Amino acid sequence: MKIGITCYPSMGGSGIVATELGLEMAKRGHEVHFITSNMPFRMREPVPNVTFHQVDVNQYSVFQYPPYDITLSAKIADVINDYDLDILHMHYAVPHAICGILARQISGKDVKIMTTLHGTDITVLGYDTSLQSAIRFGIEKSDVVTSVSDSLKEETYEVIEPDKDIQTIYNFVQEDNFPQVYNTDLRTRYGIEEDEKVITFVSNFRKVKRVHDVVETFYKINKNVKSKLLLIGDGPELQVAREQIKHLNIENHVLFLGKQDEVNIFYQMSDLTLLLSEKESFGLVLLEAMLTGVVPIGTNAGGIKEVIKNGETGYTVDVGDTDKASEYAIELLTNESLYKNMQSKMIADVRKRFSSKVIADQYESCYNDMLGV
Ligand code: GMT
Repeated sequence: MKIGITCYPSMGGSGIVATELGLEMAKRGHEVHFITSNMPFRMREPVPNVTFHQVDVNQYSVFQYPPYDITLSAKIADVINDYDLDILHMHYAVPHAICGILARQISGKDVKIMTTLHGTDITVLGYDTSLQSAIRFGIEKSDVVTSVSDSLKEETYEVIEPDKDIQTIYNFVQEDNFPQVYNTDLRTRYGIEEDEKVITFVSNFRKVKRVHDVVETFYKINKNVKSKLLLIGDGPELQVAREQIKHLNIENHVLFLGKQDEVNIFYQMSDLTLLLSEKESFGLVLLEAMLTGVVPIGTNAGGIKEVIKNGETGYTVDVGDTDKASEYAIELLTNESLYKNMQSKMIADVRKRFSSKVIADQYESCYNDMLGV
């Protein structure tokens, strides 16, 4: 098969999943074309069967906004024609699914379109009434639509009401990139003492991530358990967190690590990971941490409760319940047998349910169905 993929290539779960899936398809012998504004960041080296087509969006002084969507559609149409693509896999209903549909029309070819919903297109943009009809159009005109969790699928039906079958295909990452390792040398290099526990928060620090709840939860943990908080990533709420941390006088217990390409090494230093978002269609950072052996505490929001089996493979709490989150955390960090027990169940569970092979098989069989193979 010849597959064109469009995603947001910068940091973020959707770009990671799109890239890993493309690489997996290339490994299986399919011809893969990434059509994106930048090289997807997890594409570390040249890979056979993979071509990258860069979309260059020019700014023209006469237009108020650069024409990203149109430029992308025209580029996709060129790639469809130049390489005779069979399938477009578009990540996000807006704008990418719509760009795919437009590209198909521009190219005049009967390329099949799969759209994967990742979250923000539905859980944030979906509530913007000025975009709802466009999102519905993107979904209904795609040949196959997938969602990264049941929760996102249900919300899509509620908010967008598309006349379309949506199939859940969970996210995955390449397991080999997240080996189960506890790296004591690295902990020492980062100034972490032997008897200190490490709590990690990896995020793009948007409002939906409720960073203040993460800091508050850590503050409550830190009063009871000697610990450090690693903040990885950057975004609008980071400065707010900085001020809160200063106000709580816990600056000496927090490491601000900024954007990092290799998050896996920070999980290897960690004992616990927090994801206390108010909206989260899946929470790919949870999966990455869990594969490494780090037990998570998340909220009951969106797909988090599909990733964490509450009480079995981590804990989930109601959004904003930092008391409960810190109680669970303290229990886990002070009860080794509880931790180990949960950790082994967790690793077995995520390796099975989110196995790269199983998930890539599901996508490949959808591709085959679309082509009638
Ligand atoms: O979490 C973000 O803000 C980034 C966004 C993205 O584009 O990667 O993440 C969304 O897609 C990921 C991959 O499917 C999911 O794991 C995240 O849960 C989802 N984010 C939200 O729903 C807020």
